This record gives sequence, C-alpha cells and structure tokens, in this order.
Amino acid sequence: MDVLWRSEHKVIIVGLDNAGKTTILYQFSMNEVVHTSPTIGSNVEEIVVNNTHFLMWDIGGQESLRSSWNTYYTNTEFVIVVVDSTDRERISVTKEELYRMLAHEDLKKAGLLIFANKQDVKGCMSVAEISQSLQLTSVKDHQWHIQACCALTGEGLCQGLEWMMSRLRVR
Ligand code: G3D
Ligand code: MG
Repeated sequence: MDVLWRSEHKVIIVGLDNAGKTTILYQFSMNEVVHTSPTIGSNVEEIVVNNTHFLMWDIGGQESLRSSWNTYYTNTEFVIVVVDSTDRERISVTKEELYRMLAHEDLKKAGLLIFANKQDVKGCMSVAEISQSLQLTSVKDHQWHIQACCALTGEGLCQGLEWMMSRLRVR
C-alpha cells in the first residue's frame, strides 16, 4: 500500500522556447513567479497534489534541444505541451513536434495536456484556434485535454492538474 501511495507519475513539460514551461513548473512547485532563464537541458521538480506525486521534467525547447526530447520519454505518463498563444508564427512548428512525439513508441500510453498559455495577452489565439491549428480532434490514440492558462498568475493551471488527476483515477 505504501508503495502505491508513494509511486510517482512521470510528466514531461515540452514546447517551444519562450512558451512558458519553466514559469509553469515553478508555479506548480512553489506558487510564486521566479525569474526564468532559457532552460538549458532540463529542470525537474516533484509536485505533490492530494498524495499524488508527479515528477515533472521541464525540457528545453530551443531547436537544438528538441532532438533530444526523446531521451526523456521512457515511463512518461503525461506530456504537457505548452503553447505560447501569442506566437502565431510558430504554432505549425509546435504541431510538427507534437505529432512527432505522439508517434513515438515510448509515449503510446501517455496522456496529453496542452496549455494554451499567455491568455492574458490581448489578441492572443483562443483555445479554439489553437485546437484547430494543432488539429487536436484528429488525435484518437491518446487521451488529451486543452486548457487555457496564464502562467504568470497561475490561472488555469489547477484545472490542468485536475484533468491529469482525473485520468489517473479512471485507469
Ligand atoms: P520557457 O521555459 O518555455 O522557455 P519561460 O519559457 O517560462 O522562461 O517564459 C518565457 C517568457 O514568457 C518569460 O518572459 C515569462 O515571464 C513569460 N511568460 C510565461 N508565461 C506567461 C503568461 O502567461 N503571460 C505572459 N504575458 N507572459 C508569460 P521574460 O520576459 O522573463 O523572458
Ligand atoms: Mg525554460
């Protein structure tokens, strides 16, 4: 029983550079906005929600680092994709990376949570626009959920975590 309680669920946080991955990770881990710098390699934090432990890896999103994302995939239960909702130019790049990931053997059973971040910025893409750009309705072989959020204030982040918790319960 003790082992069950303590078991950790591995989560990777991916997305292009500047999407807000590190800000989200720190919101989860300490509920305060810290000064972030471009992630070189990865940050990892253990997040505990109602006795459930998530080990969250924040992986650098610069182009040079994306090819090594797959070294983090083993045993991953959830992939959090962070989208900069103001970055219309690169949403297609996110889409390419998303489908490359979903096709990977090691992520076959992983749940997919998409954070449409920076919703505080005027004129940003809505959840509907991002869903359409990423063609999420064509994702049939993974459980997925898209959540609007603002990492600076933390708005929407809890709802994302709650979705993950709800997926754990139905397994
Ligand atoms: P990354 O880890 O994905 O590369 P960061 O992204 O977490 O380092 O965030 C990149 C920049 O976006 C940071 O700005 C950060 O403050 C900002 N940011 C993150 N989330 C939000 C949000 O919800 N709204 C707004 N307006 N900005 C956000 P700086 O200026 O520090 O580089
Ligand atoms: Mg970062």
